[in-house]
Amino acid sequence: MKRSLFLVALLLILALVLSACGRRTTPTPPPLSGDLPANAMAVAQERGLTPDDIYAAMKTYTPSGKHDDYYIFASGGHSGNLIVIGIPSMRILKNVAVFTPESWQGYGYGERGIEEMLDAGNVGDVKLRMGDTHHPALSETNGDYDGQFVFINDKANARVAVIDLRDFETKQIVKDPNLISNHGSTFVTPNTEYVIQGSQYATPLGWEYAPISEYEEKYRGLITLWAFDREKGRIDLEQSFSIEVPPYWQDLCDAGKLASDGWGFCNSFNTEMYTGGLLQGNPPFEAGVSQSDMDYLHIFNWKKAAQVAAAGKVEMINGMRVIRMPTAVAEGVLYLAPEPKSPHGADVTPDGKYVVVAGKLDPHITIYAVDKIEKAIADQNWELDPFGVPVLDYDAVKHAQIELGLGPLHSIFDNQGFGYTSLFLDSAVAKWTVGGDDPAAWTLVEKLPVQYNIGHLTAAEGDTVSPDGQYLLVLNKWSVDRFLPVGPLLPQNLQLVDISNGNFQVIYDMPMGIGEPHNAQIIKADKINAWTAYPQIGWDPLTQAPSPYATQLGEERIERDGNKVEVFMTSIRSRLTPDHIELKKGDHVTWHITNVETAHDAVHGFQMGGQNVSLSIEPGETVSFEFVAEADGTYPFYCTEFCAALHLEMMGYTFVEP
Ligand code: CUK
Ligand code: CUA
Repeated sequence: MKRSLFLVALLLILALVLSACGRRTTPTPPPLSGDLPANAMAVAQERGLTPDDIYAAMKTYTPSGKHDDYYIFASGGHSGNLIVIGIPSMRILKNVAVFTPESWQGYGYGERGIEEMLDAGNVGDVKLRMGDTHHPALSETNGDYDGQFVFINDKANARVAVIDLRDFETKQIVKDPNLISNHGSTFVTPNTEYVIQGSQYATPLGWEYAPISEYEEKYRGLITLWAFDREKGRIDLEQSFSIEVPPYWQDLCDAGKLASDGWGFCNSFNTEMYTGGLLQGNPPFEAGVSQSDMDYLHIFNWKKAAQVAAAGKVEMINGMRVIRMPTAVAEGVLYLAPEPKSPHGADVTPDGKYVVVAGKLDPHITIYAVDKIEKAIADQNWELDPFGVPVLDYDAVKHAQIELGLGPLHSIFDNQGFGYTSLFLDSAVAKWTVGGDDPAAWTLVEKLPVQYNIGHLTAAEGDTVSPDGQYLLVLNKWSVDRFLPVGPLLPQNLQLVDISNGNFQVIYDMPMGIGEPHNAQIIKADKINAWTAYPQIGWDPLTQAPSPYATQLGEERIERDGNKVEVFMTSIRSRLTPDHIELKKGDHVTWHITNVETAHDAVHGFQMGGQNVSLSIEPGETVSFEFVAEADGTYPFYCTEFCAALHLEMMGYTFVEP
């Protein structure tokens, strides 16, 4: 008997070993050679595919179960969220809730902590529950993405959010107390010391009232440096500060790196300080802000600014340290340089030696050399603007110009020494050489038509010190006739471009029907180490620490103290314990739920009719919500994730006795 048991065990082990070996040694099919298989050829013919189409399909088709090589983090525009996509498949992986409530993730529907986080941006009594995300910025170490955090701005309300890439969830929202809109945000310094935020439409600081006639005197812009505490994973408000800048409508910013480490750059497009007034017979803003041939690139030294702020040479305005303009000038923190006509993007080359500025109304990009900027500063080769800020001599700092086409907006880089610039009016991407010291070596190589009206473009790690090349993503504003009609509101069209091995070809069209992505960043997938479950049962993702309300199996209970009721619940397939919650009308209820599972993907949700509550409770997570039982009645609650065969049974009742 013993012996036969032993034999069975031996056979089992043998079978396990064999099957494991089998998995490891599955023969890879021989590489395809010659023509396509007959059935594939038939499909290609039937669908009228060209060789380019077949190439594109082969580059992007991702077999079932196979992971992508890169993550895209794309802003969701005025959906207020952040969208995560895979490359090359272009499959949407997640829509991360940031400034806007999202009920699948249980974001902004009752969960304690999230409501307070969203409230952090409130303006007076107005609860902000929308946003306009523009520029995601991955955290960097030595100028390279490190895969730890991503930041994103809310243009509409001058807010910045921090998202932790261990769980892809928003952890913090900060509001600039002196601005009501931002735009040149977010851009990180090379070691994520600061998250740069530039303002856009000038207002008096703190958006106080001042008639437009007092524009030059009272309206201002700000460049805010949000200090990031990497250990805590939070922006440190105490260490953050702003630099006051003229009311020139600052636009896109970028941080210097390597050769330009310590510097930051922001465009502007209303140096005219035009103030509108259509009904008074004045020209429209679009004409008024485009009168001059030149606007100003703002050049600021954030390292110096941090010293100035640390030395206390600041004014506290609405609780924020602000370096006033005269101080910024006196301390060598702020300079300007002329830049051609209504610039939009300012992008630093991977070596940090050059800043590429694209003028919306100029067919050129203008390249500034950082060493020339530093020399002009040392030589005091400048004139002063009306606010006393030095304007560096244009010819002294301009390094090169390349004529690219109509409506240049943004630029990005590959690993082969090429830059790429979006041409909004041409609906094209221009590829050009990053020339180096010789200004004549900066030249246009070729243009690729895209559909249609491209805004930003981004490339794999293309704004770091070491771009990957391989893929370029173009974010087109209009899609017009490219997809099946869906009514008058159309999706944006993201197009993936193959730039590997000298290729320059669109290989995928991806309609994005959940927002208007402005910008995106692309990171190598293996740099991100996302958790599959929270580190221990009873985890609070908002503090990234164990929750004081963690409830283990067997500890479930309901505590009552007068009209205060506290529920400690667990969720596990396929049961919510306790399942009867007996309340009296008017009770104040605090309810904690711990998902006691550790299995990958064993998520439970929670909704209860009539209470506007929606929670997502991921493996190990503890969530809390509160409500006052205002309306008597009988309210079923249930798990919202189809988690098991008996998921429908994963429910309970709340009774509110009159
Ligand atoms: S902006 Cu949208 S296309 Cu906000 Cu960066 Cu240029
Ligand atoms: Cu848990 Cu369905």
